[in-house]
Amino acid sequence: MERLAEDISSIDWDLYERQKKALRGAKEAELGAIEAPNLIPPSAQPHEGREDALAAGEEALRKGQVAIITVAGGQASRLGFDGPKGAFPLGEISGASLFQMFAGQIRRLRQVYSCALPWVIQTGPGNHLETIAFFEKRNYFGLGSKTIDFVCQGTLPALAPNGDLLLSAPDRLFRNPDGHGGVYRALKVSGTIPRLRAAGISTLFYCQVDNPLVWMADPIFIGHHLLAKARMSVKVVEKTDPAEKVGLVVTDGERNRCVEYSDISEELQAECSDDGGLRFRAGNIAIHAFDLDFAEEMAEASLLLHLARKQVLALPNGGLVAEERDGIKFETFVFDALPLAEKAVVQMADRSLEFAPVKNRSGVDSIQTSKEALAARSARWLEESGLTSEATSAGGAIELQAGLCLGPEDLRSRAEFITQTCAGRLVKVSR
Ligand code: UD2
Repeated sequence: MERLAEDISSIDWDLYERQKKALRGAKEAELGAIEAPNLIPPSAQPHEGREDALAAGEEALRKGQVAIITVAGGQASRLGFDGPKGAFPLGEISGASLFQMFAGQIRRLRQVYSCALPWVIQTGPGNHLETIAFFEKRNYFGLGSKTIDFVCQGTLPALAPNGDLLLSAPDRLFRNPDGHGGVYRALKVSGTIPRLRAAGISTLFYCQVDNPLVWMADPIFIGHHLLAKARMSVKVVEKTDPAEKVGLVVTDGERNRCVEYSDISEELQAECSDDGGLRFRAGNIAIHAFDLDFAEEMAEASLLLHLARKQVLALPNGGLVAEERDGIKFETFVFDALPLAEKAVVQMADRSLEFAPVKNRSGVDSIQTSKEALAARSARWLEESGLTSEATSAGGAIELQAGLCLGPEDLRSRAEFITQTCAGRLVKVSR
């Protein structure tokens, strides 16, 4: 029973009271009147302040003030993949995993900006060891094991419908991962924040493991965030279909927040603005920039509790063997910190260049749609860089080797080293 005593002593009783309140249906925050937020155009498009932002972002990168955090703690259950989602082999020709694609981007950023650019990967209790083993086996993709931190997110107790705590075993409380909002606490309790601070880091670039198109450490986004003295910033894509199920970034006039589509009426979601586009068009793609101090403050903040009623494998009352029963799991979301930031920048992203998540086995946001988006972006970059490629002219799948370039300009700068393999379809550097 020592373990149970330990579990019970680790309970945050104030949080438990909030959980029970949320269970009774008490809303922690009312939405109130909302407006569309101010939007900065996409980084790839010319816009006011772009050059200054680029200079500020590149300076922060060169000075080694930026670190990357990728959240990868969720299970790849919708994808039906047995393993950490980041291990999924998405490369059409190379079979490169999502992690390898990100690692390639980071390696290239480190070369271009001659900086340390630490990488923090948030894992979950269900995939922590497996994720580390995956990297170990691949020699950390050449990045150096000391430059990557694996930080495991925490858990929250699940409750029975009457608010009681549940047991997963006679000597264990039932707990589940605390959602991607757990990243703030995980960064703090693991000692990562002081470590990053000591290394001179002041800005975090945040992304999800499921989006291979993410523009890693986009200097223009980071620059806008820094020049505005924002504490947390967010990238969004234009929502064009009122029925698209994405979280929306809105403002109450002073603070921005991200609201679930289900919390906004269908009429409001379909409303148009003067330019003919949707009034509420800022679809959250879960790419953020954080001030490191703000991330640390959020570790102590009472982020909203989101609850999900599920069947859980827990002990019945008085029983000793776990069985399926009704339970309520609680999670926190990273974007719920947005309204707590006194200043936030909201920047549009070009969907075709920056967002194609792999969520499902088929249909929308699937392996296929993500591969197609990667191939289309590769073809576009090859064309924009002015490089002639057998691959583009031959049609069919095309892939740029992980870490080959950061964009079309960078691709052009590497022209003399570029070769093609695999019937001219995998474009890579020769040395
Ligand atoms: C998320 C957002 C949605 C939109 C979309 C963009 C929520 C509720 N919705 O949808 O608004 O931005 O992404 O793609 O977040 N993760 C953890 N720990 C956890 C749970 C998740 O690290 O406990 C990671 C997970 O590995 C993944 C990311 O967070 O990288 C997103 O998780 P998800 O797949 O549950 O989010 P999704 O698709 O519901």
